[in-house]
Amino acid sequence: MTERIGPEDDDLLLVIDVQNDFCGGGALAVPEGEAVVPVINALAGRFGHIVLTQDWHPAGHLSFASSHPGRQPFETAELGYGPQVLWPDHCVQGTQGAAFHAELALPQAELVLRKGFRPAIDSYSAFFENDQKTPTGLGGYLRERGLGRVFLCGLATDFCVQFSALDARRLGFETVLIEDACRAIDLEGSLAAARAGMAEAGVLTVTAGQIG
Ligand code: VGL
Ligand code: ZN
Repeated sequence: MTERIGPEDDDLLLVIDVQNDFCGGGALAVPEGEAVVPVINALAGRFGHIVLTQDWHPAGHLSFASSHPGRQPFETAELGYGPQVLWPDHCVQGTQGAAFHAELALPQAELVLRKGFRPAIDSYSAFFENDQKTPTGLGGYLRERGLGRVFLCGLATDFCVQFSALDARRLGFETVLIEDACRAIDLEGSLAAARAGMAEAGVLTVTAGQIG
């Protein structure tokens, strides 16, 4: 599809987790994760509103494999709220790994939303934690600010970006995924599943070149 799309004055660019630990050399490096940085920097000038999310875990977080003796990263555990992938320790509050990529240049961002800070619940989505009921407050923020469509980019396509997109749809926002401004972890087919799930939920997928 080559149609051009937005952005309108009340559209939001939601930048998910562009943090050192998800980039080359990081604790949970997403293949080519840092490649999203120049794409997002270039897109940002076209949006009137930008919100960043920051994965922000306390040491010993329950999503870390290291908190489950005998378990390895990328295995799945059953937690109180359902299945949870166990990750290498990453994005620990206040560490360099949790900092935004140094070349991400978005000083105009209006809000930095931290998530995943509750020791026993992970939060992939920018809107709800992984129990699917604890809100982060972002839905209310967007409503109160009168922001309409949500354009998503960042890391990782098949985890935090996907969960954010599905929740944005669940809350009734028009939702657009900027595919080449995202990169995926792709655990056992998770990228294909994410693409299918987002399409089914009515998430529109575009490329950065279609915006503006
Ligand atoms: C993420 C796994 C664990 C992400 C965050 O940003 O996609 N993935 N924490
Ligand atoms: Zn995390």
